[in-house]
Amino acid sequence: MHRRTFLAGLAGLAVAGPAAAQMKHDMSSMSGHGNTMPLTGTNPVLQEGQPLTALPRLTNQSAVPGLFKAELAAEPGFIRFAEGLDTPVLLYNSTNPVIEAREGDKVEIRFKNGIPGEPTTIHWHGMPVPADQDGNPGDPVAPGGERIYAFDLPEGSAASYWFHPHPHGLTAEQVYRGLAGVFIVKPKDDPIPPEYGDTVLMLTDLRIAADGTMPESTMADLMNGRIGDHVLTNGQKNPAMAAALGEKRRFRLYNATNARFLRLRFENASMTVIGTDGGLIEAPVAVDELLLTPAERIELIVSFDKPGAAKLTTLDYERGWMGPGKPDEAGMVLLTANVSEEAAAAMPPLPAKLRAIEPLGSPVVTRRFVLTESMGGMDNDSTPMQGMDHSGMSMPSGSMGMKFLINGASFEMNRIDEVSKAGQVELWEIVNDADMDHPFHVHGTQFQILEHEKDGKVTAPSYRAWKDTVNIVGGETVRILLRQDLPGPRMYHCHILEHEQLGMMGIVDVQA
Ligand SMILES: [Cu+2]
Repeated sequence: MHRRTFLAGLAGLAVAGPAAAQMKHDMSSMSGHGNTMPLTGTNPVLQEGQPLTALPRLTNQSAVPGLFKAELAAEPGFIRFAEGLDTPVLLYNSTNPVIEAREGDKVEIRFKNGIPGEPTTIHWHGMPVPADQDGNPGDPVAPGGERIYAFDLPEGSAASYWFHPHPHGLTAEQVYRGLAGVFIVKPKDDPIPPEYGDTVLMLTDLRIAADGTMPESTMADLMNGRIGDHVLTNGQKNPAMAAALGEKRRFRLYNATNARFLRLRFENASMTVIGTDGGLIEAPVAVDELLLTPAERIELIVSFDKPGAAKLTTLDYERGWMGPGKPDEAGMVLLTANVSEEAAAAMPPLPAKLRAIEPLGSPVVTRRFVLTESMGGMDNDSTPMQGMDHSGMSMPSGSMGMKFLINGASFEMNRIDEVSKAGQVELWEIVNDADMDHPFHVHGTQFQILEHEKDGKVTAPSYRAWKDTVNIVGGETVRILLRQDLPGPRMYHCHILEHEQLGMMGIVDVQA
């Protein structure tokens, strides 16, 4: 079933920038597939400055207190990003609704896979759900098939989670084609003043061709992860919002892109971090900028203390780009707040203490994960075209020998890489022995970062936080403490989805 979703006035400036144009040119010649990539100037124009849209909410069909019950279907559809062009996409319930539930709730989602010819799953990213409910690649829902995902949201689990597909070999494509949604678990008692609101900013990355379609991935995409032409906020390019002078607003930022490293600052406004992947931190931390790597989330209080335009803007970031065509990362505006001259009504202050996070304690096991890249050769006998097309994405043979490895091994569905024990605190040492940054994600739990080590210099994080994804800079070692409370097989992987697909993933079997 094809449904149409017209997001009002989604358009923007066509310019992908000289670097992006160069990338397309280079990649076209590299791939030998020269004519399908649009040239700058023919790219669709996305309109900027439309009012920021709030993402729709998934309706709870249950009248029983403490039960969140709903249906989700993954289906093809269309979005009108640019005037006159309908882009074929994949969506949950036509709109990718936000799921909002509460600590203590039971959740029951009946899921239908309406994607023709492709298996899929729903992975509940960051959430403490049982392994057999977590949409592992080993538990696909066949095309046309259905299943129920059921889990409980324990006390203390309030956080900004999300959900996305995780089928073997198809995750990267299903996500860039549109499948991703926000899952907010609200606490019983929220220390953040309700006057600040609660605004989701879901950041995605769109590559759109002159005819409105999403071009297939190139060699550069497989190497570096797929970068789009437009970073969108709630599906809009640089949307606008109004704010009163002195107003404080709560934002939840989601990096739901396949591979964008978003180093962000808020020009003309001040940012205070109040939460990370796994919920609130202990006390607010003022920051000038922040790095949000693929799959990470951050909760912020933004104070609009100057009149005029306050802009959420990207800064340059060196994440270790391979090959030609490094995209221009700096200067993208993701949101513009128009701050009035008139002062806002007085707002309650942000509490100095948000909650307590107990340290995880001493580890009883240490594991080491070494991330490496093997680029193979561009001149081997794989068929280059295979790497470009959709079926080729799932097969290492179609990626011209490029592999992304953990401890020298490429992911295998039927191989258990580590055996662990539920309830046991472990130290994971993740060593990035590669040139690129790799955001490392562990399913089923939240961890605490102990320290970063690079060039012999060890630094501890300045505040304790719950995380499910941590960026490992090229050449860096990051040590984390984690405990899995629920038994079953869990994935750990790079969240540049193309890297996950090309092997940078493993399975830890957590035993009861
Ligand atoms: Cu990676």
